[in-house]
Amino acid sequence: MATPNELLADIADVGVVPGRGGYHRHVFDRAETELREWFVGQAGARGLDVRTDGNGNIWAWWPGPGDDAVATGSHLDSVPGGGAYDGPLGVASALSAVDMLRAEGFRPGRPLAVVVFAEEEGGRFGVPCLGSRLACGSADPQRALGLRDETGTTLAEAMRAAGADPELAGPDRVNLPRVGRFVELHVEQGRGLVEHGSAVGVASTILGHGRWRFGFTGQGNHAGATPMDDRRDPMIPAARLVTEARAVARRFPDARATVGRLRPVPGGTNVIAESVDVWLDARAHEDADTRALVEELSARARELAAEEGCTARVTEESYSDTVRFDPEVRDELATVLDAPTLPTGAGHDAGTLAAHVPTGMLFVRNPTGISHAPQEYAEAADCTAGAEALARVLRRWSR
Ligand code: HGY
Ligand code: MN
Ligand code: MN
Ligand code: MN
Repeated sequence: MATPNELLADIADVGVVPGRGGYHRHVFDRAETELREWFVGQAGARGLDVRTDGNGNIWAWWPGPGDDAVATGSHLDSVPGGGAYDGPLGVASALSAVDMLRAEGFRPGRPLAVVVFAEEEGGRFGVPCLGSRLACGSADPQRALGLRDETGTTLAEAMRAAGADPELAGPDRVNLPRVGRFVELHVEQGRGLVEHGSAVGVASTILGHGRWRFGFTGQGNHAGATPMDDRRDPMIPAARLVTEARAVARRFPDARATVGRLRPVPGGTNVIAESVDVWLDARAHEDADTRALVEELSARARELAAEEGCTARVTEESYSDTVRFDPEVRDELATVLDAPTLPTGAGHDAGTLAAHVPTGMLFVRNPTGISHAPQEYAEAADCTAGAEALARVLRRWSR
């Protein structure tokens, strides 16, 4: 029997960012591959039948009759410098829940799977929830194979290098028993449960969210030899877009617009950039608001570029619709667990699955409310409460 925290302690030093803390675990890089190997070992030690699905996801099966399976799981990849719980807590809690069920002699009445999804953060190949989208047939395998990371490595090359099967399984080749229900446990990314005074909560909605790339192009030149009035510097519209994003977001109810990544080319201190890419992460409770926000910012980007004799190109890189979890499942979990329901601004694999099968999501209290940063935290007792809640759901659904 292992608690989630004991399991997380096994991997606490994998992929730590030196001198800053937090984790850098991009899909199929050395750290995340080490976590995959850890998971396969843990699942095997519990007698689970481990299989990959050709989409980079790992499925650990507790066999049961029929094919209307129950699945639970999350992800092991992180954002650059992410916290210890975002993803791994859901995987560790699933393993801990299996321990509890096995200890009481539980026998599943249907196949039960613990799953690790690939590229949930989209941190390496730019498309969040890539693994769960491929498994559900809501991402095109050919497009996915061609996705490249910052070094130009394709997804297929990265999978091969990590010993994973790059034969992506589109909707016509999902080599899995049919998953009939899915539940994900995740550390809360916010302070909702702190305000509720509850260790565990149930997700009601996920804000719609997407990623857009704003590419500004001007004229590269010498920083010292080029008079200020003789420039077409793309860094100027790029910088102005960043501040305008905040102003535009404030005009939509509880919308969020973030620029966390910006890439000047060539990126020399004494060089006027030739181009600057700015990635926008925009989210809102209503998809129409997110779309309108980005529309407004795109028009503004073209104006700002023109003022500097530059051009602007806007490309949508990914979009996930607002998720409203199945009210029957949401209310069942809230009642069974006597837990509050709450929305989240963070995307999850459960959001992908929810479009295909009855899906629920559990949150574990995060006293700092911070996530995607080293200060992300959950108390050991709350993590154990989360695993116990997950075991209760799995027992109920797998009878
Ligand atoms: O970006 C998100 O909301 C999630 O952490 N992938
Ligand atoms: Mn995350
Ligand atoms: Mn996550
Ligand atoms: Mn998730």
